[in-house]
Amino acid sequence: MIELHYAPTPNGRKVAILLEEAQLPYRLVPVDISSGEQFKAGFLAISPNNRIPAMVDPDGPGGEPLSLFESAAILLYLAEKAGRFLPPSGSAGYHCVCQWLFWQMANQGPVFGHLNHFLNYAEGLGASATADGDVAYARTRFSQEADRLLAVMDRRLGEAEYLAGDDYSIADMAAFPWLLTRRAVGIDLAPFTQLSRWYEALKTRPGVRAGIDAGTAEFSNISTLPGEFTKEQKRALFGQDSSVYKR
Ligand SMILES: N[C@@H](CCC(=O)N[C@@H](CS)C(=O)NCC(=O)O)C(=O)O
Repeated sequence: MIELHYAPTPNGRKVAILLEEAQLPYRLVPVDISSGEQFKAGFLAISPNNRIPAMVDPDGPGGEPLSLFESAAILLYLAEKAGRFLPPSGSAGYHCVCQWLFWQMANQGPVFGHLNHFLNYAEGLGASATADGDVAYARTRFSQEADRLLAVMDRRLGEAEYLAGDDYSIADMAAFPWLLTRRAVGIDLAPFTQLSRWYEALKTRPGVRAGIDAGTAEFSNISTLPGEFTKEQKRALFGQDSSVYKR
């Protein structure tokens, strides 16, 4: 059975949503990134960038086990395996899905992640919103960029039902979970009418719901609320440099 090394974050949820939508049997392997489990040798062996999600398919290409890290690589692999949510390799539709998937990976994900960091975590880590202006500038920079990216999605969804065209695809599954964080980053979807339409349609899909709920029991005792992080949790998640691999 496919193993999903997972925490209930936007990047983790993308893959859980696809596994649920495609009804591929899988087993969750919880990784508590707030206690440093992402630095354990066993995890680094399959995810050398110490980030979730990672995946192990015991029945990979040629019947050999395959492990993958990076959510888009995992989504592409699993969609191809399931034969769903991705047009045939080499078709124009395939490249269109890749284009929106890579847009999400290079733009929407990192920008929303940094916005959340500077709005909700940076001050608790000792940075000041006022003393040197660093946090204030970072907040402005990433909230403007997030707003622009929402408009990119809204314009695209004004010309097509889904990000990559007429069909729901892994590009939609990649972009959706980041919008679940919208309240934490002060985003109101209402002015983006086409994006709101798309968001509401995806939210009610049973596979999306099941993917969002994945790991709820396993993570019920692990808090990731900014104000509740202990010193050890902050050390695991923030201020990472090359020394993390020597710990
Ligand atoms: N580009 C990566 C990003 C993965 C990522 O940033 N994962 C976060 C959770 S959403 C993580 O594992 N953080 C652990 C850490 O920062 O040590 C992907 O899409 O898979």
